Amino acid sequence: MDNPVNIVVGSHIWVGDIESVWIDGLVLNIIGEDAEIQTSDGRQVVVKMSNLYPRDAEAPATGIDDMTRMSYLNEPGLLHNLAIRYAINEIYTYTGNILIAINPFQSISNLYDPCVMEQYKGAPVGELKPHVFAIADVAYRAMITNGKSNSILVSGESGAGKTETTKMLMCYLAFLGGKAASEGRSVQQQVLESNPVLEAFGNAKTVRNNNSSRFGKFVEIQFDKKGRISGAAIRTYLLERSRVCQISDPERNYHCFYLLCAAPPQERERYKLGNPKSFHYLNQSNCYELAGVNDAHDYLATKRAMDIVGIGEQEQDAIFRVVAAILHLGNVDFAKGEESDSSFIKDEESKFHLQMTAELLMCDPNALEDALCKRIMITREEIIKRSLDPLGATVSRDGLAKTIYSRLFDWLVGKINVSIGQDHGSEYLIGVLDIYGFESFKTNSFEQFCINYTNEKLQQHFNQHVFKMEQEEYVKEEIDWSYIEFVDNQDVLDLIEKKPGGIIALLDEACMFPKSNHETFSQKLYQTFKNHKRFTKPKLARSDFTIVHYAGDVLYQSDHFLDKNKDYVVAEHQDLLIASKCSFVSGLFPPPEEATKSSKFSSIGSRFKLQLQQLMETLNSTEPHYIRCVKPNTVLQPAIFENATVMQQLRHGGVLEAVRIKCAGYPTHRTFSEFLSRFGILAPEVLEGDYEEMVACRKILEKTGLEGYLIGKSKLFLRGSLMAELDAQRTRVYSGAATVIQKHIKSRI
Ligand code: AOV
Ligand code: MG
Repeated sequence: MDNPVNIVVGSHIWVGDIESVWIDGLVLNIIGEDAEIQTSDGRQVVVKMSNLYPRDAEAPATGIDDMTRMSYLNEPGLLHNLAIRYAINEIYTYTGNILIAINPFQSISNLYDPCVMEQYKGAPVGELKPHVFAIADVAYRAMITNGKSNSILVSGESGAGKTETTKMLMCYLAFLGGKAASEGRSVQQQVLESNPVLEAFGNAKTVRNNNSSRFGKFVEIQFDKKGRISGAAIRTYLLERSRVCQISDPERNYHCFYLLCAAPPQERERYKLGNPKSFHYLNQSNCYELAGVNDAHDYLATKRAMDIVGIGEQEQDAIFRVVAAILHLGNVDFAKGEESDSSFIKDEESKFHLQMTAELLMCDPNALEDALCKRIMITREEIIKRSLDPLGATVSRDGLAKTIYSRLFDWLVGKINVSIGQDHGSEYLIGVLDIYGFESFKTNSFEQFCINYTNEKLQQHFNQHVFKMEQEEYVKEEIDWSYIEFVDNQDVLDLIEKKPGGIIALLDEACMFPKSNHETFSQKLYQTFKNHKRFTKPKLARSDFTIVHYAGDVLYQSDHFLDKNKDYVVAEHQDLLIASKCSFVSGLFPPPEEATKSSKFSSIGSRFKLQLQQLMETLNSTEPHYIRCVKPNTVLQPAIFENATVMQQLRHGGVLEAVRIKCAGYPTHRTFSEFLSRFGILAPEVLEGDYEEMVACRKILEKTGLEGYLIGKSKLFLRGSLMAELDAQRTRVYSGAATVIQKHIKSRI
């Protein structure tokens, strides 16, 4: 970032007011290390020079639509630019090839109309305003011209607008590559309709977003030689399972539960459903309805979308039977049995729900009761049936609900993939990634660990890409680029994923060792990473640990890491459901392969690592494009732009890192003529008569005596601080001229 050097009397500057809020002002006087400032809100303040940032007084009032074209790449400048654009509903801004999209929290008229799509079709980048369509168009054109796959990576924190952006991208790609449906459903229609289906089962209201995706998603849209959509594949990542059984106010469970409770009476009767308030899995929170959402309407819309993606009537019935069964299952309570450590179904009401669950899952109610309350122990001598206490039975019940739900979600994804169909002969594809952004909460568990690990991976990919793009520009201008360096985050990735010895490997070891618990696991981490730069043990911590991520430090609570890393279906649950008379239900529980049966557990962390590796391989074989979504405020309201909130996201999303990579080299690029019109005044004699632009630029720069520039074929490349130095000289010329005029006037009086 620009250093606040070369600020002189008369310089336009940004001055820090309170945290992340800057005010513009003018330097009136400089005394040693301090500067006297006239602020634009009419105050005079004295501030340390080191707290000032140069401001481009000539920047247009409506902002600049590509931030790399700004004269000063400093934080206040970037923020101010985004803020003034946001105020006039310009929610999209480029930073080089990265698109920044600030959530408007309101629909902006005509922004995504078909006529707008038409405009962006084939339009050269930069000719029209920044837009998601422009990014999709570039990706599509690049794919056709270079015959290479492309990908669009959408990231940002919860509620920033990733999913909405992804949908717009998909709409635009369907518009470009759609073909008239020969009969009934077209591929592009199926691709688009997969969204509402997956959202009904994988999205929920959280405190951060009323329609928060609780899974990551990579949609691969395949194209044929003519550039028409010929197939698609959807990969999903790590659905949040705990939400099925546990929600806190004012969040909600997955949408599908509420949709089904709002189904037409006949269907509600079939599934013995009523008011959502009567179900334990829903009534742990007081939030049932969402503003602007009609669950009854959405139930029908979801079914229609299911029709389109090829989920038939019978399958739909089976799906909703399973959803209803989960709700009933949650209402089965247990009481302490007569023998110690045993339990039985608590009361008549619980018995009713148990009966309903069994009916809906088409399994034997007694077998269900046993599967919930008992465990079979096989020793060398005998087979013992052991009872679980009420708490154990409740854990067993919730485990069953989570397993069934996650299997159902995976089934949906698989089914959609089969019915859209893969084009295995596809020439190329465009992948669209909608994945959870960096998270740092008060308590951070295994989920945040995996999410932040994903972001580290993507950040590395992003840095390498930004770095490469920057190099390419230098090469194009035929200048040496060995000046650019950047900090790699490979060390954090090693800390997490190295095998053996990384955190995931150590976690797997702990999971396999029966005597381990979270404390012994943490002790092992403390020992192993004692001297690791990216790992710290907080003072007094017994099991917490901190990872120094690229986007900041995150403190993890290891309490549930072991449990959450273990993916296994209790054998009793497996046996129960495989025996279901409903082929849909038994199909969700195929017999485990011998290999997985014999090993004690299957590791979610390791599987996730593998999935990420595959994703990175796919991404590496594509030309990437980046969209960084930004949430402008934490109250989810339109027209509010909170500097600190935005700044933090620019940091987390790597936008500042991208700017920093730029600044490490020669960040300011100016065509010769742009340079001359701004700085010609420094050597007016150079511009007299005929001159060659490049030579004139060189002469001016030589005259200034400044260093830190490179001359390319059509552009100048300037060091970060050089622009400020040049401006300072220009200010001196102007104020010099003003003093001369003043003297002149005085002498005449
Ligand atoms: P997310 O995908 O980034 O969050 P969403 O895409 O669901 O966020 O956006 C959250 C909400 O912001 C949407 O439901 C809309 O109300 C609004 N919104 C987003 N983008 C736009 C837009 N371009 N125009 C109008 N409104 C918009 V998460 O999945 O929670 O990480 O987990
Ligand atoms: Mg989302």
